[in-house]
Amino acid sequence: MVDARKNAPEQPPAGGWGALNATERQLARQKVLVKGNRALLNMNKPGGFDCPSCAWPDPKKPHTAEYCENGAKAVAWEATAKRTGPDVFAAHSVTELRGWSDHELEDHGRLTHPLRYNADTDRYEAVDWRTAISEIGEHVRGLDPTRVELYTSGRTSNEAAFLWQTYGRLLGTNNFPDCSDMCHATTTMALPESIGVRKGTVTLDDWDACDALFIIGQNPGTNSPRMLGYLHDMAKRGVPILTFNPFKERALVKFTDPQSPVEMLTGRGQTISSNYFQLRTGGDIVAMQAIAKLVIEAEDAARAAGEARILDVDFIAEHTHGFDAFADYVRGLDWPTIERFTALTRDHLQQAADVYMKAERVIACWGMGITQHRRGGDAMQQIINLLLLRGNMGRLGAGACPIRGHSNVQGDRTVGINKTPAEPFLKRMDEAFHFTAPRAWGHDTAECCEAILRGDVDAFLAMGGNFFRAIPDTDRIGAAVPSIGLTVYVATKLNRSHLTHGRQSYILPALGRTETDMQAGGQQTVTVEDSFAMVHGSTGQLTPASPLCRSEPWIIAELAKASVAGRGAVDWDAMIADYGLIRDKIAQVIPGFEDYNARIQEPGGFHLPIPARERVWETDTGKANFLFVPGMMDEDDDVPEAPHLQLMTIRSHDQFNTTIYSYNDRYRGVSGQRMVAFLNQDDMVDLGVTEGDWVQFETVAVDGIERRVAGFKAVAYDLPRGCCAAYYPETNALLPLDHRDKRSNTPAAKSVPVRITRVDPGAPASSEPEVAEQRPSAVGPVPVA
Ligand SMILES: Nc1nc2c(c(=O)[nH]1)N[C@H]1C(S)=C(S)[C@@H](COP(=O)(O)OP(=O)(O)OC[C@H]3O[C@@H](n4cnc5c(=O)[nH]c(N)nc54)[C@H](O)[C@@H]3O)O[C@H]1N2
Ligand SMILES: Nc1nc2c(c(=O)[nH]1)N[C@H]1C(S)=C(S)[C@@H](COP(=O)(O)OP(=O)(O)OC[C@H]3O[C@@H](n4cnc5c(=O)[nH]c(N)nc54)[C@H](O)[C@@H]3O)O[C@H]1N2
Ligand SMILES: [Mo]
Repeated sequence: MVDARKNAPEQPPAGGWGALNATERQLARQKVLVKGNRALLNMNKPGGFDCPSCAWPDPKKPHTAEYCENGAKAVAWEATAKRTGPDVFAAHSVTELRGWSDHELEDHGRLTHPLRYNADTDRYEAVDWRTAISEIGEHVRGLDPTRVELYTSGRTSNEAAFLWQTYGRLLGTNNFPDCSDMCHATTTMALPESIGVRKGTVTLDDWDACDALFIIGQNPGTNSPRMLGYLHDMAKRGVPILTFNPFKERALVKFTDPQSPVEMLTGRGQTISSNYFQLRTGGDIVAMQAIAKLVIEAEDAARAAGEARILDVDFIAEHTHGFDAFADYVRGLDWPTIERFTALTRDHLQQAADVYMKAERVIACWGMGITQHRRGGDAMQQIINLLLLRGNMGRLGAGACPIRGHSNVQGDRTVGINKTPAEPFLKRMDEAFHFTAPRAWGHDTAECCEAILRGDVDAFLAMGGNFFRAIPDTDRIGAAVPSIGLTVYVATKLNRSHLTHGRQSYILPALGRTETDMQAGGQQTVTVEDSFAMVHGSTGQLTPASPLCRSEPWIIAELAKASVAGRGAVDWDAMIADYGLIRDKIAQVIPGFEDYNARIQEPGGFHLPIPARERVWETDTGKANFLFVPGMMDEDDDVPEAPHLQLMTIRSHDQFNTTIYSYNDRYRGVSGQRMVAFLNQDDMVDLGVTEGDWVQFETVAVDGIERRVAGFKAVAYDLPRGCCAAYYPETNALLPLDHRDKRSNTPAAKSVPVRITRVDPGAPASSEPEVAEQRPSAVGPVPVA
């Protein structure tokens, strides 16, 4: 059911009792109430484990309960008492399992045995580790390494990721498609052009000191809920919070802090966003430029009048390049065009500029609402331009703050998961392991998909994740997978990728981060890097789901021994007995990890060097660059009009990427279903669609390929005209593979041009369509907060 009134401003704040209830419910559903509660108390603490959910940093002095509702869900999901053993596969063929929903597949529980696909029976069957490893090793050994792909998902620890890239490079390939290629790769590629670093420049100390915050295209209430505690405190001390988002995300409107007894008792909550700008999808480039225009015009006026300067002219002169061209460009933008492309008024943008000009220390955060666009990198660079105008970079309380997704997605990149490795890194790899690493560039996620479509992939090995569900053009690419010779999936839970397999296929069960990892040298700790470049340890506490689960480093070492034995000088067994030796190698290869083993003992971990924090700019000009490309939105698209709309593919509150915890989206008033099309009321009128009608999406693409997904229930929602939304991954078949950010190949999942049509107008609105995802949740609805 969908209750669009849940989006109305008078609705109760996010967080509060609803969040606490949801936490306990998830623990109970997974039958892990006692174990789970104990695990939660150890989460994000020194000596405990890092939350397997998002990449928000841990404070130096954590609360007793340093976790959030969605972290608790992630732990319950991993610590579940449910199991998916060989009996499940004996009872169900792979073809049958494909009929299960994403929720049903994972909800069945943890994988317990190594499994091998048997084409004769169309079943995965248990196989012992030794056989699985030696068969995979032998298969891979015989292949052209440039036709092997090694995928990484961002839950992988630094230790596992470093071994994974060592293994790949010993094989002879730089093919490292990564989940971040669908996520913040836009930032990783565009930020260095502007300020010479691939990561954000701020730490929690800056958060404490900042006096205005921009939140652009990011939904912390669902995706990094621990950030909300900070927002709550900032709002309380009067720091203006400016949100740019087509959706009125409830937790960005009002939030009740579960740690505050008064708010919990009164249920009143704290207003979070001082200004909420519901701009049009993809309108961020123009919105940021329009604010910059107002700031620069105010500066022009102040200078003419001999008044105090508004820009940080010394900073601009000493530290930046390209200001004059940028200033001329934005001065020339006209208001009718700005308003048309942003769906914001001049008055709105003036409010934002006024806050910006008054503030001394500004932080700007961004997420997928910026990165997942054709011109995502351009949009990100406009955020940086705005910060540079008043020197909001490289000083306390100010800076750039991309909020990463997966808990170690940033660390995986740092330790070498990179298709275009730099020569100094490769040289140090050569020296550390006595071999010659391949120099030819490899594939990212999009290029891996293209190689699969061309028939140029012989083996696809995945360290976690759900690749064939998370990528764009899922149907088209999925159809090409059966021709791959070998697929290997290292995983904790069964998912749709495992059912999208090559001629030979294996599923290898991994330990989760919450679980104890015992090796010959005793219990092991791994490390992760958060969004603020802090590296810290994570030590699992729970009994492993099955005695046959193995750690990711162990699995990689065994695969390597079976397929690249004798190449280089690598003591795999010693490194597995003591992960400290892996960290020693990381310290030898990657700058910033000196004394790695000692420094992870510090509470909160240690910070990796970010030159831009010190106003050292490792760019082509040696300065921070004002960058812009003339033009308004994606490929200068005109503003969309019905029936052609821009589709944002979004996350519900009860999912973690392709992991669907339940069919509810509490903050958006959705329960018991995910096949929902969120539409603007006036667009609905133009489309001839009324609330509750069944609609289908069809991609407007020039490549002649038909992409269509049906079975969505239309819901009128508070969105700007021309914008619509539906959940990921149910909509991924609509995303054309080449519809992506031009620097990084990140799929433009927040602006898919679609045509919407009503399907079977005669059908009663209450009937449920015949699609797997639509089956109601086995666990029942969660009450709205
Ligand atoms: N519970 C939970 N936590 C998660 C995840 C999860 O799925 N569930 N995923 C993890 C991962 S891998 C990631 S990358 C992060 C993702 O976290 P976010 O970056 O928050 O990602 P999304 O929710 O996809 O989109 C963010 C917001 O962008 C808005 N948006 C869409 N288009 C535009 C636009 O054109 N402009 C602007 N300004 N806004 C726009 C959407 O309305 C949405 O509120 O979260 C991580 N944490
Ligand atoms: N349309 C659309 N597509 C998107 C996005 C979008 O917003 N819209 N977002 C994109 C983004 S930001 C991302 S990051 C990607 C995510 O893409 P992925 O990272 O590939 O996907 P996940 O859903 O996070 O992977 C879930 C699976 O990971 C496995 N797993 C969980 N924990 C562990 C572990 O500890 N070890 C191992 N080995 N396996 C584990 C489980 O088997 C689980 O089924 O999707 C992208 N795709
Ligand atoms: Mo992500």
